[in-house]
Amino acid sequence: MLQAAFCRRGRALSARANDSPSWRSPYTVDSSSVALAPDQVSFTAAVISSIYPDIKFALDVRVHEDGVVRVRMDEVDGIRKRYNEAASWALLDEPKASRDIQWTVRKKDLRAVYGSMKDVELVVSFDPLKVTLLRNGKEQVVLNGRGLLHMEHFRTKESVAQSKPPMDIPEEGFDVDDSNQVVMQANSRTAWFEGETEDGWWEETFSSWTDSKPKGPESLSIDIDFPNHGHLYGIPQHATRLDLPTTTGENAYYSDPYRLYNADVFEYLADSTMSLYGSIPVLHAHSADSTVGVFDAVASETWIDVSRPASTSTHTHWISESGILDVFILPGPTPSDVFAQYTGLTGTPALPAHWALGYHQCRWNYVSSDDVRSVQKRFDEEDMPVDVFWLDIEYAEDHKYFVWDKKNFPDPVDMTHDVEALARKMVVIVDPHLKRTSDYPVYQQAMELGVLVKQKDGNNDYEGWCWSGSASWPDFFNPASWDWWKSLFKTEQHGSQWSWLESTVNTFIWNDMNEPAVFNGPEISMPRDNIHYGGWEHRDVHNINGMLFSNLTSQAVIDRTDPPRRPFVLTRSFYAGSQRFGAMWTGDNLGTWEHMAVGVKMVLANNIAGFSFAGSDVGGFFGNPEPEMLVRWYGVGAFAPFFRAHAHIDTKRREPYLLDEPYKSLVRGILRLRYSMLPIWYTAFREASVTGLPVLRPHYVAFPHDEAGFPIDDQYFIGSSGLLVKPVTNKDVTEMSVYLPEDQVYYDYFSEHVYRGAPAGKEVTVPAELHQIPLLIRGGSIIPTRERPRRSSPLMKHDPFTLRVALDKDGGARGELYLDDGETYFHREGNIVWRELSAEKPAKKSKSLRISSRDLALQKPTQAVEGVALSKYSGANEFARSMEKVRVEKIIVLGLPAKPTSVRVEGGKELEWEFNQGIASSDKQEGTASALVIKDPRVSIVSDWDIIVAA
Ligand code: NBV
Repeated sequence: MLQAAFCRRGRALSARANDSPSWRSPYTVDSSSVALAPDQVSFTAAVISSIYPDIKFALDVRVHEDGVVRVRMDEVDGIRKRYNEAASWALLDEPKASRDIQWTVRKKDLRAVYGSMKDVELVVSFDPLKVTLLRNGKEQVVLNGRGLLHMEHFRTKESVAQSKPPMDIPEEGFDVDDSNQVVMQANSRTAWFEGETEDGWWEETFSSWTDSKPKGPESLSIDIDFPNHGHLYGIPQHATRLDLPTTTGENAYYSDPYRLYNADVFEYLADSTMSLYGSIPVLHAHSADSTVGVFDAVASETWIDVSRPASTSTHTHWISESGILDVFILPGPTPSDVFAQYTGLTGTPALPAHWALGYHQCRWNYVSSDDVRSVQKRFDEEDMPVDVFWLDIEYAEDHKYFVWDKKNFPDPVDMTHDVEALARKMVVIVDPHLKRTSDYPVYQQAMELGVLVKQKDGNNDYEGWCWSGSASWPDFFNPASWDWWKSLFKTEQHGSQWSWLESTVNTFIWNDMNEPAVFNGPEISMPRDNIHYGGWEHRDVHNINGMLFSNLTSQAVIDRTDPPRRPFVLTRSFYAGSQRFGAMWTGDNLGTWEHMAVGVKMVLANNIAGFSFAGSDVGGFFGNPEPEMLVRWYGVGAFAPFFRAHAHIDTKRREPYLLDEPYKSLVRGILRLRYSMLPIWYTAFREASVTGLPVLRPHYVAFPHDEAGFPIDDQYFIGSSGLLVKPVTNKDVTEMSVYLPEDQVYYDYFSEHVYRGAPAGKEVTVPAELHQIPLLIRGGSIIPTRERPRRSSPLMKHDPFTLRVALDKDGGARGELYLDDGETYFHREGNIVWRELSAEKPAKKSKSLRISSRDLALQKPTQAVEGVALSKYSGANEFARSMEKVRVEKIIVLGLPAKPTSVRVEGGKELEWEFNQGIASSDKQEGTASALVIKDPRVSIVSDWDIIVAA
């Protein structure tokens, strides 16, 4: 991989540090300057570098109310200003710093002790500057412990030339005298630290492109180490394992650092550190004892080296092209704490519209309105559920987004109404490149408003090449663009503004190419010296650009109706915080088994980086997958939060109804399985939207103390449901081995076979023929499903529920169900149903069971829905009343020890039931579980009830 010059400089600095036994960070805190800031909560201090003693830096350290530490450093009174706004786009709000911290300033350091047990300690050492977070005296996170911090200060070419005396570098590096002072001439010290060459300081060439770099060198390097943590996860997006392999040190797995520079990469590799479409600079470090994290709020290109000096410790080195140092240390100590801390900063994933969790059918392109109608008809003829039909760029005349190509789409609103007639939706693509032509009102308005990205001169609109030919790009960093963009999405005329009258409130949006992709730009993107609002160069803001586009689009979609409805916006490019605005997908994958497999890991990585609503193109974007591969790909997609099939324009049509038997029926079965599980997905999204816990949970998240699970990234749990899935991503598979992390029973979802994880940490073999998906229910779970096939998810609204009660080895189980209207924000006013389902033995040795439903929102009104406390919640809210007649139609109890003598709703008559003798959850054997099937107990899904299974 071609490394940028600033990356080479950062890596060379690290190599010099490694080679020099006397290496020591030149950055020190002036102890006399350490002071409580006027805000009374943060500490500020002056920092100097002995390499450039005339340059001033300011440090700001604070601890937030939730224990997160924020460390900022910027150059003071430099000849320019470093970009310092990345966090303002990523963060939800300005976090509150804590007033309850015991700070002590000493001669050599500044310390803060906090935490409910006063077990967390933050130490800012002065000479050299180093920041250490400890828990119970054990180091968790260390910044600049290896002395790789370097903020290249602003300089001019002229001043550098003048200040350059002849070099005289001692062969041995440099000496330290008795007082530990560096003994070296200033110029040789500089060379020792910064290197001898000015590698790419003033200009850089990338193929035929020259980056003018008017600001000169301004990169930022820092080492962030995690002593006592042997595993790292995060920093999506890379096609790699979840448990990040090393990039430096002995036996490094990759030779290039992980790169974060949002890019439209053609046919990306399935195992690589290369950058892809999005960047989330958040990392988890994990051990059996604790989980900690860091979020580095930087928006410029960033490279991250990972090494593992010992199996129990990891080192990272972050090198960014520009920006201030703005690092958030997430103290953990559990994965759940880290999720809460990170989403406390950048926001939890928005609760999607319920229909958005259904199946999405996309292709580049459905070529006409009649094509859309006939695709819909074929789905219905084949009884395949689908919620959304998508239109790619060919709907737009000359790729002028919003403007229909009337030759092929003469009746876009009628077409949408035909889709809406079956309670379905449309998603239509809107890319950010605006065709530069006077007959395109969207471009004309943007130009007149002056809200387009500028060339490096800062005055003229930048012009590049994309689908539409010559194009310009809106600059969403410019607040003047915001109202204009929102007005475009109105479906009714508002004033003289151009609005999309040929769309309906059921037209939702796909934002593609927002890295941004520019066909004739460097690395298929924008020149880095382009100018955005505020005079910032594109290089400063690049990784945030795509997020602003989906942010504004999602606001536009919310705003177009009154009362507002939940938006759906799919984005290809993303950053920390993008989870607040919609869904993402992993871009242009290949129709290969490798891409199918790595897609699962990438979606997991996004989940743990706060962005749960993620998926990959089912079928693979490029290529023509054979039927077996397509069936497996549907199995992968049905267990991803975002489930969409998509294909390149040159591929053969591959809508699932086109498959021959038995494949067609297999895919129909998978689609129906997904729809039956929508209650589980929606309930998991509620939890994610409130707590930040991801919808997909890899093993280290679900079982943080189980070391054997730390590298596992091909099986995962869905929310807190207790479902454990291992999608098949290989050809000719007939069985799979599934890892069980604990001494517990697990039931095959389909065959009800009982597996035992005893002794804890056992591999079991699960059947995985083409018609099978390894899907287990963890003993102790209650799984609510809806099993009546429908054409689309809104048509299931009043369908009855089935409950699978999977007893744990002690004979109990618990589950949750969350429902609301699925498309408005009335849930925030308490219009919800949130139930706790439980199964308990009345006494320890009893063979009887009480299965109950209780109102969980009454018990936890502050935790029911995202962002608000339901102080006025009532179980008889309007939504709940509309669901009163929705009943439980079947309960299956797995693992009962003996045939019951009676089954009845408490106080009621005997119910109809059947019992198949099998293995009890408390037995030690494996085999088919005992199953009690209670038929139509006629209990409502919204009321409290108890069913007594007496033995
Ligand atoms: O809009 C066309 C495609 C789209 O189908 C795909 O999903 C995007 O990732 N788009 C990229 C542009 C060109 C791809 C070669």
